[in-house]
Amino acid sequence: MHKQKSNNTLDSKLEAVSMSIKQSIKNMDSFTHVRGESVYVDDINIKQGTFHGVVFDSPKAHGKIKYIDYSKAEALEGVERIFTYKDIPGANQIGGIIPDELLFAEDEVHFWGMPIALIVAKSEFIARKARALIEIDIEELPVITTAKEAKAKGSFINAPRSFSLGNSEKAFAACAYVFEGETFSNGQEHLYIETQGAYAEPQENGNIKITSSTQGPTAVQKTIAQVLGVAMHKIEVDVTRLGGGFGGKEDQATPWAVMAALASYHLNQSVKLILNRHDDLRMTGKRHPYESSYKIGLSKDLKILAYEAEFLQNSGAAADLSPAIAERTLFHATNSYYVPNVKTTVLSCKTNLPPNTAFRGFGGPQGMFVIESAIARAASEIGVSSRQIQEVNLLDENDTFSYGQIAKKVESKNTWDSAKSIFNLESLERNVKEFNKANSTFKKGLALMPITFGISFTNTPMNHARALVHVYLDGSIGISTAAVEMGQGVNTKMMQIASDVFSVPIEKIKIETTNTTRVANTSPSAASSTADLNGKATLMACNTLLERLVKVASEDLNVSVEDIKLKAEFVYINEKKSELSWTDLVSKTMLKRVALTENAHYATPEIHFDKTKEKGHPFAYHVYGTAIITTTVDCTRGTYEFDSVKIVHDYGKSMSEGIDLGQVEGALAQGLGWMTMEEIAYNNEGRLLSNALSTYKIPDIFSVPKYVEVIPLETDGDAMAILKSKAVGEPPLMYGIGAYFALQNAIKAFNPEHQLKFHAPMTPEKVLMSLYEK
Ligand code: LUZ
Ligand code: MOS
Repeated sequence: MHKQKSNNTLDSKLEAVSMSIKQSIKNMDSFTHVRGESVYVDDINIKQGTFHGVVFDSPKAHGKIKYIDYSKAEALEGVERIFTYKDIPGANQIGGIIPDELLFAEDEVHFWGMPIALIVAKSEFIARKARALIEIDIEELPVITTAKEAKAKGSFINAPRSFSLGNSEKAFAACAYVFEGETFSNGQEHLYIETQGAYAEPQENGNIKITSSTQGPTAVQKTIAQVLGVAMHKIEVDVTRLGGGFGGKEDQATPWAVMAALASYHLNQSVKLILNRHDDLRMTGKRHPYESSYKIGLSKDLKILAYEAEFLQNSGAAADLSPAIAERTLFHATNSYYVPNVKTTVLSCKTNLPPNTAFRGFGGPQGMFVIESAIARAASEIGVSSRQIQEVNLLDENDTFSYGQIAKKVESKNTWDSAKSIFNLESLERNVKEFNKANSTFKKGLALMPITFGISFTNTPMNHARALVHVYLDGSIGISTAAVEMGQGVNTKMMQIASDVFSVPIEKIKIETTNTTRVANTSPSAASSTADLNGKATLMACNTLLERLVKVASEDLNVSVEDIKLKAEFVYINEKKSELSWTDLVSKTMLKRVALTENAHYATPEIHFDKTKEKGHPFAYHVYGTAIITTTVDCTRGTYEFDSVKIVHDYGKSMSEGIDLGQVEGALAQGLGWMTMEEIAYNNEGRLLSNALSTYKIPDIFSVPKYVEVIPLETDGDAMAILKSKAVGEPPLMYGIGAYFALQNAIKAFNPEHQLKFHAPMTPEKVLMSLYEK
């Protein structure tokens, strides 16, 4: 990323200095990462006598448990005990939004991989051996694996939701063009490098401490208390960092922590439970597959006048976060476009797959894929390019979203036009045309992908966080928040905030583990909002401490508080350095018995949403951007490469450009993988076939685009973003959707008769078939 400013005033020099700090700031975790010193759950020094758990799960997707015999497993040397639902002192219930999910199956199983028991032994190896000795007989019941089947059978998680704006039915009647069609987007495996796991340690008085690889420490604490039938204060959850989450640990880190805690509760001994990769792949939910249908109506001049869509979400066997994810699909159903007449409906369909769950984008990408498909279809039928339709429908200032929020500080056209001019779209398109004219066995395709993503938990009450900040006697600082570091660099951002407020170097600041005894009742680290919510709380706490410190300085130096500033670990009076250092000021504050600790609470202002009307203002702000994706298809083999992805992204005023760029690149690769190669497969019996890395392909260094260029859009940022630096975790994933349409355009260049299909991922196999179908 390159931004340069030059003139010679002192201010601009200082700005240049702080700019270079922003650009050079590294994710502070990278130092321990590259040395292999970062601590994950599996790296904890375990206590002597620690037991190890392995989960026994259902070998069928749906049925009645006729009989289970644990005797051989229990008799194995080294096996301590096997826990089932009968050992639960509280409720056998872990459902977060809807109480419809058991920790352990009782007499029925609802998905292949559903936990039935926890085997606890002296070693994981022994527990695993014991698992193979358990005998089970299941009377099989009919299995539903697709959302369509579930809909046909009336199998739903909850009632459907619909958003509407204007009157689509009436509007269709006035359209020059109307097209209807169907789309499918498959699920996606999170494939966090650190698998699910937890370590439970008994404390005195029946208290339990759990170290968990979770995005939601409070959810873990609350659920353990509920299952054990104890008060929440008896449970302490601690998180150092995750080896990736991507939404897979927003809700689904919980059961493993609960199981470890349950065993620890009974045995009064420490228990470690870490899923191996196979168990993790089989037992956990993924991104929701969606089967959708759309109807799009356009005017002669390509304005989208009406849009309807029905989204069938394959929710799996229990609600998990599906209702919230379904909601976000509706919020993003029209992506970056203004459509005056909209009717969208989502049905959460109950199937016999593992409960599907949060995954970066949280239903948004699934919604956006459908409207992009509808546009591609309309373009092809009308005989224009998708980009002509996209371009004339981009969102404008004060346009209304279908959920009633008025779009403000819209950057859709700005990012689109900037991408076109900065990257010289005309010449890119010309290259593609010329290449395709000159080559018969290789074809290029290009697509543009605009994105608009709303920032805030869609469930308004979740938008809050707290920060507890200590300034220690020697001037060093400790910060606790609800933020969970999972590689996204949120801890570094919070260090930057404190470093900025107190004007002390990063080395003086420590971000503590995320712990429910220091920061309680937290929302998960999710919804791209972690840095905003926790950062704002940190900023508030630091500012309050600063005020106190400045007051002490003003008394000590006998000058007014307005004249005092902290700079580079010294007190400055009217921009002139005084003798009073940061550490001396801290000591003086302590001697005056003024508190050096502050706890701040932040709740996002202005947002609201009325679910009875499905209208409101749910998002603090939106993030915008546009990507141009170019691919080359080998038309003999059906294989392809992405030549380049060129992006203009709206960071607001990025506070950590290196970290944010990393988020854009990572999200892009993940979106591209979802759209082009990651193919989850279950058989008709509901057994996961893509159950290893040999059968599930994620983007590697060879399949990511050769060139990724990300240009920051110059904007003022948004006041509700932390230091005007916009949320960056999820939005760029949706640039990857453009990859699907770039491939489709390359296929069309080779086989003009090809009937467009909207069935993601576009694997090389599907590309090959499309190239040669007549
Ligand atoms: N999690 C959640 C999320 O609970 N609510 C949300 O709105 C959300 N959005 C994105 C990702 N995770
Ligand atoms: Mo989420 S998909 O855990 O932000």
